[in-house]
Amino acid sequence: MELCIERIDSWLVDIPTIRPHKLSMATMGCQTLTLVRLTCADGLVGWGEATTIGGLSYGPESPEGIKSAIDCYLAPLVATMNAHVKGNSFAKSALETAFLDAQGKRLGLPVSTLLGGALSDSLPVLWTLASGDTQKDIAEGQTLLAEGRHRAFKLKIGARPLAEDLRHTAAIKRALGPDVSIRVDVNQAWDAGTAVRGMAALQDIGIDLVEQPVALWDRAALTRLSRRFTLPILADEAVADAHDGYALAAGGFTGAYALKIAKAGGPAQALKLAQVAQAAGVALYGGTMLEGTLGTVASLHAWSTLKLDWGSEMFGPLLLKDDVVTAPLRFADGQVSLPSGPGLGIDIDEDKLRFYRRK
Ligand code: MUC
Ligand code: MG
Repeated sequence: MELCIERIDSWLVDIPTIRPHKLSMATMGCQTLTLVRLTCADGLVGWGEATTIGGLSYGPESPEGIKSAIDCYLAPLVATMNAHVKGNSFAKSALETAFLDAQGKRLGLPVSTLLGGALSDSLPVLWTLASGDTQKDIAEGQTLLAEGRHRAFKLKIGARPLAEDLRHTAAIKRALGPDVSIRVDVNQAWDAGTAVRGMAALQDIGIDLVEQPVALWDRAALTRLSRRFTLPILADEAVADAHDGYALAAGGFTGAYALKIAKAGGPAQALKLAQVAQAAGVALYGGTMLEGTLGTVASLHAWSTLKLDWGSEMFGPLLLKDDVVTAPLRFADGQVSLPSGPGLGIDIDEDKLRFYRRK
């Protein structure tokens, strides 16, 4: 069934975070979502979101650049954008999501069904401890464990000297106990030598997974590390789409890939990377760009069609003080529930969108 698209609108939406979120390259106090609404001739609408982290400090597209790419270049070409526009995977992801939402609503089917079919209606979800303070992170982790909201945690390291990061990581691992899975994300902060020392120490501390220890361009170092240590590596920034996944696996990388709809250019594109990983024997993880509910749900529909060896981190909405949807997602027992209903299965709160949109 064809969609007759009449117009595409986009907004920048600024929402404060519940606490500072410290990564190796930026500290977030606010998250900017780029939201897209695609309107069909008969009034049916589809929504999409593109979100990055820390302006231009995480990836090559800024929120303002994403909006401008959508308004000026992608909207007029939406049906053929992947053939006619280079790069701009974040902007493309918002449009692919809006297209899937509209098509699902038109057919009366959830996006997960359009993408192959959900294997389950909830997914494991960890939480990232990244206040920048060891004692605060321990208290936050203990509270979330006691509430049962999460059973696994990721720590953001790499901004401080290695010895300090190791003390921080060991203290949290000790305090939360041997049964709680702790992973770390270095966000490219180490050179190859630091990474060898860091991996050896993290292995001794009992960390389960090390994410993107070296620069995204250094595939050789990432591959060497993956073959040298039994502590597995999760490739994040180094693997955006199916082509990256193929090149990394063909070069001998072993470990796991963090799938993100924004890196790949949309939920369907991210699943192409998943297929390459499955063919190469690389494990899968459902990754986030710390999106709001819209982008998180779009990812959940895609991830629900997969067996995720390392679970997911689709907690973005919990980091935000508010959101622009009518009903929040349900997070409980270490899981997040996949909304049912046609399309993405969520509704936008127009009042909140008016309130939070950048004027
Ligand atoms: C990243 O690099 O993984 C995901 C979770 C989080 O806290 O930051 C993001 C980005
Ligand atoms: Mg990462």
